[in-house]
Amino acid sequence: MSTHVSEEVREALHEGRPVVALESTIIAHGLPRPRNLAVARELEALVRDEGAVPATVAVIDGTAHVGLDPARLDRIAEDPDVRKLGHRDLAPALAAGATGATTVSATAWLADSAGLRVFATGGLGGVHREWTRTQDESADLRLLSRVGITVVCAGVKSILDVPATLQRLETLGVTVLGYGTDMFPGFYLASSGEPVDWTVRTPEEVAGVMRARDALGGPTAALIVANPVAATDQLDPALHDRVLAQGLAAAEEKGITGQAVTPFLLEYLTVHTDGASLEANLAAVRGNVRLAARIATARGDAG
Ligand code: PSU
Ligand code: MN
Repeated sequence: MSTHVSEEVREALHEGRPVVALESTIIAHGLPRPRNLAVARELEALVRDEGAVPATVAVIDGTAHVGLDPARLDRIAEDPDVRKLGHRDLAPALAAGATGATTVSATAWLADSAGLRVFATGGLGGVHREWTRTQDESADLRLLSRVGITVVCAGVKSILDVPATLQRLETLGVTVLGYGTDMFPGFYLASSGEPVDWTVRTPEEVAGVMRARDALGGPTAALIVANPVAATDQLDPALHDRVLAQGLAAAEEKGITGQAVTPFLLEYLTVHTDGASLEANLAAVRGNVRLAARIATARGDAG
């Protein structure tokens, strides 16, 4: 296929060593500059500290990359013209020679196609509040019903309609495991207030679920490992609820729609919580990346 898999990632896959896919939209569109570049590097270092190989995914000048060299990672973080690419945007981006960061949907697709099994992000996209009017549901959900990758996340972004998103995941046949919790995490918050049906407590248990799924065969769908931010790192829930309500009203008033909604709300929260939401977001992402590396390691060379 036309995807460029970096030599380091290719060798690791060939030798059965653990590899973790990382998405790039969080870097290009989810975090403020210049902190985003430091975070991109830090996340890769976290994966290495756990003995696994990081594979950040992005499209650069019309080529899809799984595993970025330092210059390409810099470009994704620093170039203001980097687009946001969902799965459906990949073909036109490749054909046009465009450069773009990949969302969960595009990253999961490219990583799965390259043979990676574990992927870490912050919070998944999902069903937006006001869905009955706007029909805004992230393409992340449908795509995750079609690839067998394991995604470690802090639930779905709390800007969304969380109960509706959980219902969609059930309809789509996407398995959800709470990691060390029987509640679905709330992205900036340790709990969304919604329960999960299954709880696991160790990377080995997650690897066991992955093996059982492989043995079962049947329709392919993602496995979501929902890993809450530590209670000590979460955003103050009262502040969260207040600023989020203001942000949703501001998005409505400004007529923000489509791909711009999620970055707008993330930035609104960062600004209006004096950076506290950003710290909670980063704490969640770091925890997810570390756990993803441990899961990839616990799988051994299961292939
Ligand atoms: N997690 C974060 N920050 C982000 C995202 C995830 O902590 O910015 C990105 C992911 O790339 C996800 C996207 O796929 O937000 C969802 O965007 P949308 O709602 O437009 O589908
Ligand atoms: Mn959307």
